[in-house]
Amino acid sequence: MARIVIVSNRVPIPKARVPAAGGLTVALRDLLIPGAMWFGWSGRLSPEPSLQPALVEARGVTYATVDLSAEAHRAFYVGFANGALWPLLHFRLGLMHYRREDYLGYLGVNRFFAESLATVLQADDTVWAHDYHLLPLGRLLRQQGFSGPLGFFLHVPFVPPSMLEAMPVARELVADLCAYDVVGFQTEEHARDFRDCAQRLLGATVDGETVRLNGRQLRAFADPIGIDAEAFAEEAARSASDKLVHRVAGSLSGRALAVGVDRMDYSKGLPQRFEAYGRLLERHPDHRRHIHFMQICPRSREEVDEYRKLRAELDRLTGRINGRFSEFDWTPLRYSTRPAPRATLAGLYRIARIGVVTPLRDGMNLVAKEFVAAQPDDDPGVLVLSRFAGAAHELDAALIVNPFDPDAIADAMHVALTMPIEERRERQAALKAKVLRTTAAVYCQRFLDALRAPARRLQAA
Ligand code: ADQ
Repeated sequence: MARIVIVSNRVPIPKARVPAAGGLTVALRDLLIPGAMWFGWSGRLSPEPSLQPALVEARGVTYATVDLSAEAHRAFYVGFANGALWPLLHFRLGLMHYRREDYLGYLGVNRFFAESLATVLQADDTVWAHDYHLLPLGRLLRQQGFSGPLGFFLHVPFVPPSMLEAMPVARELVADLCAYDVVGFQTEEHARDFRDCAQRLLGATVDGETVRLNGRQLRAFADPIGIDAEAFAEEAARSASDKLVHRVAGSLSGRALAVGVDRMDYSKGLPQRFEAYGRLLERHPDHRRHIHFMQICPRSREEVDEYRKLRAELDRLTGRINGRFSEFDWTPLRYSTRPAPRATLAGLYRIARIGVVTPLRDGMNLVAKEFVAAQPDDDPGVLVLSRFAGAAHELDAALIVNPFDPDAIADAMHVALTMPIEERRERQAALKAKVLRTTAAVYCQRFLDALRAPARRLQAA
């Protein structure tokens, strides 16, 4: 069978000691099969990066990485990918900072990736590129003469035409996506928005999931990402013996634990969530002293101004809530910015009474699925989930909330804290069935099947 070459911005260095916090890294770990190659940035900056990737073999997988110059990385990653594309694709036009030189830097790094990848590609490889950092990679790889199957998966949301048009290079970006054979999205809503953009901005013809443009066609479809739910459930059950989980459980003194786990990102709705918790304590004083909220949010992208501002705001809100409600023997909100080992996270989810997942907009949100997988069937916790997370399309047996409404989140937390056990079990059974069905393996297979379907490849329309 043809070799699979995965391409993503970051490549996890095998055996790295620090646990990976990014959803993409965590999800792709399940997708690697022996014989595969994973290509991307090494995470290192060097003044004159070599076009020839460094190759490392681990468990049958070849990791091929290139360095980037500091200037290229700034324009590509800090400037365009995270300063313009990320806010745009998360419906935050007010935070989108477009600068033409950043876009040119973004194109430059994609071209460098394509040229470098071309030096190690074989003619019958299947290439699967991931996420918003690499929208133009497919087109640029074709320019390098690669003619094998080319797929792309967008881990973050896509936006409707009226919003995408605010991006000065919207047409170029949609045309770039149209150069792939298969483009996958987390939900049907995002896939439809993309097809609408291709139609409205480029005049493409859309027929179901097929987009026809300039004599070729591609498939744009929904392929929701998942986790290895069984393995995660086992890990959660085992982790009762994890020292930290044990210590946390002991420190609760019988109080309910509400848990939030997110990269520190403005798309995750953290200030609104903190605000909601404050309202819960204010409006339902009977919950005071009977609940602990633990928010774990490792810092990310601190090179970008908005992320530094968010951190300061969360520090302030934590101080306000704890200052207002703390008692000598009770601190209502615990807040940590450290990454945690997966086993610890699994164990914390398992002992939690409520999982609070309230992003303002999220492609999928794997924490929601992990929380469900980790729950004990006999005495499960309750998931409070934003309607704007892709996961809400599947996990509709959760308590679905509007994340912009702190009172609604507070109400849902109150419902969760007082929910009878029969209802908790019923909801959990429905949720667990879903996460066991849409796993990482299913996601991967669906995408590869689409990519390898001969009828999809470079046909004349
Ligand atoms: P992210 O925005 O990073 O991913 P998410 O899907 O929630 O968001 O994934 C986060 C992952 O990191 C989870 O597996 C979680 O367990 C882990 N994690 C979070 N905090 C951690 C901590 N403190 N320590 C260790 N691990 C931690 C992007 C998109 C999402 C999409 C994923 C996958 O934004 O919408 O679901 O890609 O496609």
